[in-house]
Amino acid sequence: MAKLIVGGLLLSVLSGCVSQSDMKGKAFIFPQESATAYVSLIPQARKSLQNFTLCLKAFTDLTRPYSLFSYSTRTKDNEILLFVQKAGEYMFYVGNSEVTFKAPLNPYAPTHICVSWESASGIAEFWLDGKPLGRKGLRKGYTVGAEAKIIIGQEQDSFGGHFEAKQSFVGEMWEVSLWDHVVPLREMAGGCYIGNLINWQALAFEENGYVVTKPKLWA
Ligand SMILES: *[C@@H]1O[C@H](CO)[C@@H](O)[C@H](O)[C@H]1NC(C)=O
Ligand SMILES: [Ca+2]
Repeated sequence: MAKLIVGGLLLSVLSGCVSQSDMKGKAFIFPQESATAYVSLIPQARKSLQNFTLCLKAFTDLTRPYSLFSYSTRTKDNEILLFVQKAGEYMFYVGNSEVTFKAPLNPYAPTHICVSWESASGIAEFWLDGKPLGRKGLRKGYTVGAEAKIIIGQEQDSFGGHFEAKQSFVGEMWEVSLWDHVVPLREMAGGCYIGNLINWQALAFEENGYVVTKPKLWA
């Protein structure tokens, strides 16, 4: 059993090689379509969530559907899921329910996505490239489960698995961050990525398959 210190917390890791690093200025590249390449992100604390904020930046030239962020629990594969159905159509899931946010098409440009969700109202607020795409409601009163597999690069249809190459992410992703509360998204437009659950500058993760880390190409 390996143990490592992450942000002052002691994590016990049963198997695999978990890295922890300051990813500032770096991006994960998913260079090829596959059902095997992904990065597991290990949160700094495991807790159920009544509120959260997720931000990430990504570049891809995919035109088919793909997953950006997949947080699954043993009972709900789409506990939190950010999924692109087609260019400009973002599906956001909480507890297996979903809402869609539509954006003007801006192909072949990197995107900066931030989305927050608040259980008390069920309101999900979605921002793209520093501009709001509006608010919709889902899963009012729900609590997101704590024991999760958090994966970028693939979409989970079971706890930590059941990937489909045709939903995989091919491209680059960077500055992925997750908070256990609602952060005012207007303030995130500048690109803050020091989440208290997933912190890009102290990222605990495990790479699987063909994933490459390189300096990021875009801001
Ligand atoms: C979630 O946010 C609401 C405000 O919308 C707050 O009252 C509540 O305490 C928060 N829950 C947690 C667990 O932080
Ligand atoms: Ca799924």
